[in-house]
Amino acid sequence: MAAREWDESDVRVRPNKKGSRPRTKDRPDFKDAQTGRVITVDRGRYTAVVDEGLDTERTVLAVRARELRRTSIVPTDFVDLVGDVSGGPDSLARLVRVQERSTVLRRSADDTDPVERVVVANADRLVIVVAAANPEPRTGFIDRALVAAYDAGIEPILCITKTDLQEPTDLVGMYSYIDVPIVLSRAAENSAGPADQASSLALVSNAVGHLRELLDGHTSVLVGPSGVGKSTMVNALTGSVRATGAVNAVTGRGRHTSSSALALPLVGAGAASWIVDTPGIRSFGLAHVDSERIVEAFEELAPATADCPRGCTHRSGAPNCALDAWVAGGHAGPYGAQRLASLRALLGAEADREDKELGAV
Ligand SMILES: Nc1nc2c(ncn2[C@@H]2O[C@H](COP(=O)(O)OP(=O)(O)OP(=O)(O)O)[C@@H](O)[C@H]2O)c(=O)[nH]1
Ligand SMILES: [Mg+2]
Ligand SMILES: [Zn+2]
Repeated sequence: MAAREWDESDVRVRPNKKGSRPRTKDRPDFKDAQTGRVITVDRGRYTAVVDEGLDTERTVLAVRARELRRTSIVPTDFVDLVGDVSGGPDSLARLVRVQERSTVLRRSADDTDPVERVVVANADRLVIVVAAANPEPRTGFIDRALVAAYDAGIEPILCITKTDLQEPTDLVGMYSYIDVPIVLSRAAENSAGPADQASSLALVSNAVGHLRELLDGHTSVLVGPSGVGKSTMVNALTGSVRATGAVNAVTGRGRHTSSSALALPLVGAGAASWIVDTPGIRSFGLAHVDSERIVEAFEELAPATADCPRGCTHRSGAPNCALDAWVAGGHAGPYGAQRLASLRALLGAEADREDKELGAV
């Protein structure tokens, strides 16, 4: 990739004590900066792929410039690198700029946590991974991830794994009234029993193929609770050998086998198709999303709100909220009542947060 010109205005230089701009001779001159795609971050070290698709393609390890201390730099960020960008053993480059992002997927630890984390940058597909069983699926997680995807302008895909253990009839029914592709995956019949850290369980090829088709040409990120099979799926899609871990038989929880996010190229797809495997998360906090956006994510319910009284909160007991009659009239399908309950749970959590912010509680 050609080196691009840039100057110090690209870095947010903190004003010095006198508030004056740095003198010209102190300004960095990074004409030879190389563009890289960050694939993982580990203890302050950034791994980036440089010269993607060329004979000179290589991974470069970098530390960030002081000026970028407060910037989050995440997988599939495009960055400018200077210094030793050879990628040789013991080489260390300097990361001096984060390029503009097309999308930003955020989440907070919970709905009341004002600290937002950037999960991934520049992704245009969000694969929400849940297991049909072991661990049991929670619709609240799916709904929250859907809201986050729509809010970020990222297209969601629902991937239900472990359908060999349980038929996900209700889950499929519940999400078939919104415009989200559903991929059902399961272990291949001839798979060699439970997988361990070193070998990945074989999955049925039609599920992997279906997902690959949906992700072809895109930058995608997999999110889901620990133990649902994200890394197993990423291994099937990329041919890599990410560690996978058994789910605890007693708690039904995964072991948080993957500890950091990693971007991998998608095998068998077009150029520049990347997929990011992320560590399992228990919740998807939506502290940054307002209630209107939450309602929009419930596509089969949202049209009803046109008939709500002005200023309707749509929460349980809201006077004359049109959602109740809409669902009772069957307009949201057989799972309408459950979906409305889910929506109201999210709106309730959002209201609690507002109260807390206003100091009302
Ligand atoms: N029966 C069955 N087991 C599966 C399937 N997919 C994955 N597993 C198993 O589920 C366990 C967890 O898989 P991982 O891929 O490590 O899960 P993960 O989502 O990456 O978990 P974290 O990295 O902890 O977030 C492993 O023992 C897998 O072999 C499936 O379709 N069917
Ligand atoms: Mg994993
Ligand atoms: Zn309403």
